[in-house]
Formats: sequence, structure tokens, C-alpha cells
Amino acid sequence: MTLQNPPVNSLSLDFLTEFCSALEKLEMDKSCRGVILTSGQPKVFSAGLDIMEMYGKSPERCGEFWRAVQEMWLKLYSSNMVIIAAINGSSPAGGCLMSMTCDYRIMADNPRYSIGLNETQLGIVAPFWFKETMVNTVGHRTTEIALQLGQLYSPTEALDIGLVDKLVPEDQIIATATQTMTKWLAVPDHARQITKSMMRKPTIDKLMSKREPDIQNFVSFITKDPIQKSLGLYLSMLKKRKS
Ligand code: CO8
Repeated sequence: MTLQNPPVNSLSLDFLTEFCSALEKLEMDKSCRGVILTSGQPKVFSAGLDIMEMYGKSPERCGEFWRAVQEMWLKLYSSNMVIIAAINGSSPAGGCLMSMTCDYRIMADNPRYSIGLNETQLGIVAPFWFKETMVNTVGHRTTEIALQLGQLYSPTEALDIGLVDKLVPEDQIIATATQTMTKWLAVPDHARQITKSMMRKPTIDKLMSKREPDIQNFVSFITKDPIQKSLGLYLSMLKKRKS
């Protein structure tokens, strides 16, 4: 699957809805056992959640957006397919979350790219299921540091802490992902799927049982004046950086 939402594959409500429906089709297709997730945009895997969906929007719209973010995470994290991330560009915040839901992460070895959960840098807080996905990937202590600092890691640093599993030159990323997929698909599906579910079920169950309070929590947090102000400042910083 190639993410195509120019310019930076930000995860808007429309894009998330389309992504979930495409993933569901593959999930139902018995002939599809694995997915390689990559970006069709240069230099960026995904810029994470579309900040414009969280800025100046009504509580109802924010709630609808957050439900779609939850849905994306639930579909990816609980997928029966083997999902390999071919991270061919920067992958901050929601982009990093998306990558961490995959079974294996291969990143392009380009020091200009970065990956991590940088929410605190925007003045916002990564929800418990973002945090738990990271704990499940790199461990508690590394997550504690990474989340408080809102740390973005270079590919080499990300490999060091286990946030990605392999670095390759960018032009070899799809070939490497394909070879890796062959290895994963050699394992009998049912045994691998039950094992995957055993590892991930407690985190998935936790969000499933708290979906509505998590939406309410997001809406009341994101619509607060100081949080809106932080997001506004961050957006103008993004624009200024460009000029
Ligand atoms: N959302 C919306 N617009 C974005 C985003 C985004 N996440 N990222 C970039 N853009 C816009 C830029 O403002 C710019 O717009 P314009 O052309 O109108 O000026 C355009 O996309 C292109 O961006 P750049 O020029 O910056 O592109 P580069 O190729 O130089 O850099 C990067 C790409 C590295 C991805 C860079 O754009 C960047 O760092 N973006 C910000 C990434 C980020 O911080 N995302 C965090 C989103 S928050 C999230 O995912 C989790 C939130 C959890 C909420 C929990 C609350 C309770």
C-alpha cells in the first residue's frame, strides 16, 4: 500500500477513512497475507495526524476525527496480515504510531529523516494507547524519555533503540521489505496470527473498552484555549521554517 496524500501524507479524516476501507478490503481478501506500507511522497513517510483537523474545529468534528484515528490504529494493530513498514522518509507522531503498529520496520538510511512521538513538542500529550504501542516496541524506560522529550530520532538512533528493525539505502527499501515478507510468510499463518494476537491483545482490549471516554478526553483536551494556542504557534513555526 502506497500512502498518497500530498504533500506530506498527513492523516486527515478523509484520508484515514479511505485508508481504513482499503485495509479492510485487503483483510477480507483471503489471497492477501501481507502488506508492505510505504509512502508515495518524497522525503516523508507520514507527517502524522493532520494538525488542521485539530485546530479551530468543532467538538463534534474533533470527535469524528479521533474515532477515525482510533479505527486506523485498531485495524493496523490487530491485523491478521503481516504488515511491514518501508519507511522511506520522516515519520513523526502519528506517522511513527502507524509504523509501530507494523510487524517489522525497515527505514531508509538517510540522516535527514527522523521518526518518533514528538507530541509534547506541540504542547499536546500522546494518549495511553500511543504510549503503550511504544512501550511494546522499545520498552518502558526508553518510552519514558522519548515521550517526555518529544524526541525525534535519526534512522541510526532509531535502530539503536529498536524503534526500527533495519536500515537500508533508500533505493533498496522495497526489495528488502519484499525479502523480509517472504521470510514472515514462510511461517504458518494460524500460528503466527495467534502469537501476534497474544502479544497485542491486552493493549487492543484496553482501547476497545475505553473508546468513548478516550474520544471525550481528546475532544475536551484539544478544544481547550491554551492547547489551541500551542497548535497555532506550532503551525506558524512550520510555515516560518519554510520561508
Ligand atoms: N498536519 C497538517 N499540515 C502539515 C503537517 C501536519 N502534520 N505537517 C506538515 N504540514 C504542512 C506544512 O505546514 C506545509 O504547509 P504549506 O505548504 O501550506 O506551508 C506542508 O505541509 C509541507 O510541509 P513542510 O514544508 O514542512 O515539508 P518538509 O518536507 O520540509 O517536512 C515534515 C516534512 C518533516 C513532515 C514536516 O512537515 C514536519 O515536521 N511536520 C510536522 C509533523 C508533526 O509534528 N506532526 C505532529 C502531528 S500530531 C500527531 O500526529 C499526534 C497527535 C496526538 C494528539 C493527542 C492529543 C490528546
